[in-house]
Amino acid sequence: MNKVRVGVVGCGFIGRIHIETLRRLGYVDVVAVSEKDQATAASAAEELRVPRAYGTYEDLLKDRDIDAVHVATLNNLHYPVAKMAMELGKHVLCEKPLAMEAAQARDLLDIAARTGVVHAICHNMRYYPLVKQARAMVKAGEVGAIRLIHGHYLQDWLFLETDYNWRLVSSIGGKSRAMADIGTHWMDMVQHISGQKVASVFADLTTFLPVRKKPKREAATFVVQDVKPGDYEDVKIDTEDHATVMMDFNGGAKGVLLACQVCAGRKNYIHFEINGTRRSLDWNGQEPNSMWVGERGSRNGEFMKEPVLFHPEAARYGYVAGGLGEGYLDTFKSLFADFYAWILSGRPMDTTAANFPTFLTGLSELEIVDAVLESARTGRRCEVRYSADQGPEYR
Ligand code: SOE
Repeated sequence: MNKVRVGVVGCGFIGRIHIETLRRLGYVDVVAVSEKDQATAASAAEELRVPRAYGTYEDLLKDRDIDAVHVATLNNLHYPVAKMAMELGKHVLCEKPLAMEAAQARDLLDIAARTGVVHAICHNMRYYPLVKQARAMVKAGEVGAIRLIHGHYLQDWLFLETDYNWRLVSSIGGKSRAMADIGTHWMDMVQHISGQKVASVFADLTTFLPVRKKPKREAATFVVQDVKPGDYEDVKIDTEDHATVMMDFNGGAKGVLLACQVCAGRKNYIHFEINGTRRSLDWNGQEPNSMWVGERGSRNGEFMKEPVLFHPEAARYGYVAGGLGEGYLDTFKSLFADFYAWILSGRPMDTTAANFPTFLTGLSELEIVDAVLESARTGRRCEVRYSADQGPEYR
């Protein structure tokens, strides 16, 4: 197989990013899309120049020409789509969170093991070149033993009471929102950098807007609607806008995350600072091509995204020279490239060796979310109960 034929289920905000990114690879053909009905699928296929359009995901999955499937649907469809795709022998790259709850994710991991398909979860934030360099610096001992890992993922697209989206509804998006939707990105990224796993959490969650104004016409992600009185109804919100999570890591580091979707002016502000026994690193996704390096015995420095100065294992994730910016969309290309390289290699799937986030990563993230929800509910610190052994180092 020298070209992989792919079907994309869901053509909303993120589905379109997947399609555009897949086309940058050159060895993948996007041959089909599916949407909630035939008309929506047909108009997306026409607009995106995709040969085949299906009005149900089941019909797309039955298409024998398709080798791999991208699940870019609402969260409550991740499990049924991924399950059916794997049972039909198709490789799966699923958007995060992997499922609505850990039990579903565990089931998907079991099916993946049984069917032998290649599987991945779309935690793209770990693929920023400087994030890969930070990981390589930690591995090389340049940061020393890690004492603190702290940071944020802040947004404002749900700031107003008239801002509405399917993620607000627990029956569609899952029991957790701020933590599951954006907190898991941060958790995956810092565990990937440090190699350490979150061992226990102490969490506080808040719903700052317990009632929102749901517009009669659903808005796409990040789309602001001009809502007039009468165009909406008041609905109770059962998911959190904010999460503060203190955590202990299995390698001895201490950490704290602030995730919030109602912070005016913060668009997609993902940020970490790591303080080690030798130096500190500080980076954020809104200025992704620069990283601050904190020194005690000398002047602090700025590490620009310059692949020729990177550790070899990080350099391959920088496509262009320093000063030429790389961003959010490029992170998808790097993740997809690792996923399809594995598929094209013909190697049997191995979650302990894969150089991309797999369903095992997705399961672990949901188990952290479960511990966060339990801690917030009980007011106590909670151990994360990992059900699948991924070894001491985070995968
Ligand atoms: C909305 O919060 C969202 O689209 C997340 O679901 C994505 O994972 C993140 O990359 C951007 O924001």
